[in-house]
Amino acid sequence: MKIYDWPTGPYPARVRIALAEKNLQSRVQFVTVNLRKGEHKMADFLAKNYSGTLPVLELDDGTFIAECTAITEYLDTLDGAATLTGGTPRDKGLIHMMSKRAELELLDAISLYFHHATPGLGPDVEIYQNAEWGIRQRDKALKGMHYFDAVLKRQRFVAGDAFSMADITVIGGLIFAALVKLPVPAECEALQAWDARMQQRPSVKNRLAMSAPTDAPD
Ligand code: GTS
Repeated sequence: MKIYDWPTGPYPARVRIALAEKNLQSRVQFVTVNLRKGEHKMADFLAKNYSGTLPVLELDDGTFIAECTAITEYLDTLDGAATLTGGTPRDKGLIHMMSKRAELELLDAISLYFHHATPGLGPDVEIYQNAEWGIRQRDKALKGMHYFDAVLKRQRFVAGDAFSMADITVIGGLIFAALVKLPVPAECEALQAWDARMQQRPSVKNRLAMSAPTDAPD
């Protein structure tokens, strides 16, 4: 299998964490696609993923699977024993809902802030920016942090009592938040404590050690 990614990217981090959680690191080869050079918007990459985003998983038969959630579901069920995406209909539903919520209210909002209200990937890649929209997304993400803080006040993990894909999505959100210097508000103590715990998980801590980054994006 191949993973097209950008080693330090928050979305690629989600798949790297899932790979480590499933102990599948040795089965993949990483291919770096340079976001700052806009390689993800070029025709040969768009043929792999119409949306022009990373990461993308390429199976040995040439099938391409994009979207972190879809890739994680694929990896999680490869061995027939799902541990990240739920083993019962109830857990699957809750994990899917909370992961989607983490995208909508946190990670995607921070990404939109980055692309619209900061220099983002630079003028050659950011061909349309709307700073006001970007600032609204930043504020949405801050509200999202308060929401996840409230969730984590009542349970140990984002979707209940076990680590799951939903935690990975929030981790991706906080990785992006750190990159754009949007700290978790001091009053969000439960979210901060959960984040400190997550940073100690080997899959999170060692996510960059899976391949030598050929580039050093910030
Ligand atoms: N919904 C997609 C997913 O879940 O995979 C979003 C993927 C995404 O936005 N990836 C970022 C990207 O390709 C990678 S990174 O910002 O985390 O490094 N961004 C480039 C762009 O131009 O949007």
